[in-house]
Amino acid sequence: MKDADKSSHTTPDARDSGISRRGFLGGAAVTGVSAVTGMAAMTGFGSSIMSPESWAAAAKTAHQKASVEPGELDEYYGFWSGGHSGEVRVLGVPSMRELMRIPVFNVDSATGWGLTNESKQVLGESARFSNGDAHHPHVSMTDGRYDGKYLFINDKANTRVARIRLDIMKCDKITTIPNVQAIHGLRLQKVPRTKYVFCNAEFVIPQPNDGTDMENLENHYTMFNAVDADTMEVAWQVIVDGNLDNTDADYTGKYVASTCYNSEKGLLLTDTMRNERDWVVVFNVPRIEAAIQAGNFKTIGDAKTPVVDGRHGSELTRYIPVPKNPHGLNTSPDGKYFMANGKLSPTVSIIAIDKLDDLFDGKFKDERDVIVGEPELGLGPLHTTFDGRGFAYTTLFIDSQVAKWNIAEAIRAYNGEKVNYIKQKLDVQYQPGHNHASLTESRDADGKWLVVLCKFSKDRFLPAGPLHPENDQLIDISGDEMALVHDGPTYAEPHDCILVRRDQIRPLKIWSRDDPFFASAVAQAKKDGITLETDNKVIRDGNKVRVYMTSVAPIYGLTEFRVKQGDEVTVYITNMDMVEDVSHGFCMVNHGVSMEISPQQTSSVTFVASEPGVHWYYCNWFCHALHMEMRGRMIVEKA
Ligand code: CUK
Ligand code: CUA
Ligand code: CA
Repeated sequence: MKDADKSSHTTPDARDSGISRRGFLGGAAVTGVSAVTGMAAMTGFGSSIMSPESWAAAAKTAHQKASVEPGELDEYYGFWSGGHSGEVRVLGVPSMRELMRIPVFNVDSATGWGLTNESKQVLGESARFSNGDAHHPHVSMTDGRYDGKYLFINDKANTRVARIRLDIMKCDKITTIPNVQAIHGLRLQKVPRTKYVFCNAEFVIPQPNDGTDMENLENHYTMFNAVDADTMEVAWQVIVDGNLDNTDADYTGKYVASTCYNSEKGLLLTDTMRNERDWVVVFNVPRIEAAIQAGNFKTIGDAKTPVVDGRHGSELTRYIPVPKNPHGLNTSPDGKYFMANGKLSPTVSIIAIDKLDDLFDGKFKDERDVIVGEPELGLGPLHTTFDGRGFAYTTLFIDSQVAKWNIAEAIRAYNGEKVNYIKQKLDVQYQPGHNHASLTESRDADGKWLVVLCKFSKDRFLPAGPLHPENDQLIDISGDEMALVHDGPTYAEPHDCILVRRDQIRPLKIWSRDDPFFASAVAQAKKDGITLETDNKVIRDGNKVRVYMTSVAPIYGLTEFRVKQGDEVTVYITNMDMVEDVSHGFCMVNHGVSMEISPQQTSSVTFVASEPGVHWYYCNWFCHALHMEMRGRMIVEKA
């Protein structure tokens, strides 16, 4: 990807000088990353239409707007996926300061996620995995507005969907989606509220996938999934033709659309580029619900999830042909359009949502009649975001740019009018995937900030070894022209982020003692006759030992407890500090045990006391001037 950044400067009319010359990327011309690199190298135009002077001036004022002085608070919460690190990160925007990390599909030594009983309970049977691949964080909505209750995120690596409670910023449910592989695209029902989490299983697999038939591709398919956001149970699955990539929902609650890059059901890269067109598949949610209500579904294997057939010919779906191998799918915040980003085509296909009723009722001869615009934007369009003022911002992966364009004008151009709908192209560093404007997935899109998540940082930061960070760039879009204000290195790999106004999130400062997050510990204590808030006691139950203690800075309620070699020990700690920010930790040396206990929280961890002798435990969250002295001893008697 060496030279992709060397795009030249201003062109007066990006459309004339650039796109038509290079046109459509034929399948044979683009095989794999090396060919894509080649395309990047030959990028001949680009950059901003602005003069360098006005760019510099805009950048300066934008910089001032983005500055958040020490002690000042940001205007937006940003939730970043942590990609194959498996976590979610919370950033303040526009400062781009990292506020918190929320472990989800990973193991986290600081909080004990994946180690504590509370987290293992959330992880369920998938606790055996310690890896994940998170791409798409989305905040729950009521009537098309963020309600700040939950954040949902996919795990492509182990086919899961997780829910994070935004009051405590902890994951409280994880669901493994049955019968499919690799959950990728994920979006939420926006209206009337987030009842469903919609998610795409990307890979086509044999059905059933039990080794009986692995050759006959006829029996291979994948499914679109709806998870009940309240219970986190899989509500239903829809069999589709081809595969599924990204998805988004509309503002009526009725339609969801997904891109498919592999209509060919190809197994090899070249196979996936055979067809000139793939498609967007549109799901009719009321019809799917009605089919299930009427009992027109099957189940697969042991899973109880109702499965309906949405392949070609079904009344539940429609397949809209779009140029080959599309990627991102974005709903405009005015609720009018689904936009499918071309990837191998320089275009974005604009689908009119108000034409979908007629499409489902068979009123069009050609499914493409619902496409009302297909602007040519540049090479490698991946994702589009919106400012709520009629403009769209599309990332151009190969061109290393963001194109700002006018939606209404692109539609007029499609109808034959001569109009230059591209307003500006801004170089980004480098190779952008997602971009995301503030509040863009809701009715409140406010067109202030744009985050562009660049896949390569190359020369932008001090080198830190062969593995480079990504580069998340902050761009001011409040004026007529985009202005880059900040580079932010990020670790593997935020595919996507979401920006939410700070008043839309209401985090707790200390735990509530009746929080369901540690209800199991409370229940166990009750059975053992323990009052968690006051008791410091060891309960023996066969070779299971339960150690209950409080913590108040800087001491544990028990500075010593005694067990026998081979005992299965569970330590329950209740942090009785009432002071905001006084979190304690518990680390049992040489036992792989470590956890967080924040104010008014109860945490528990289970391990085997396999080694006789004296074993120190200590507090590993700095809590007090005498934090180092906050420690105790586990005495393990020889068996
Ligand atoms: S995907 Cu990564 S750049 Cu997983 Cu939303 Cu497009
Ligand atoms: Cu308690 Cu450090
Ligand atoms: Ca294809």
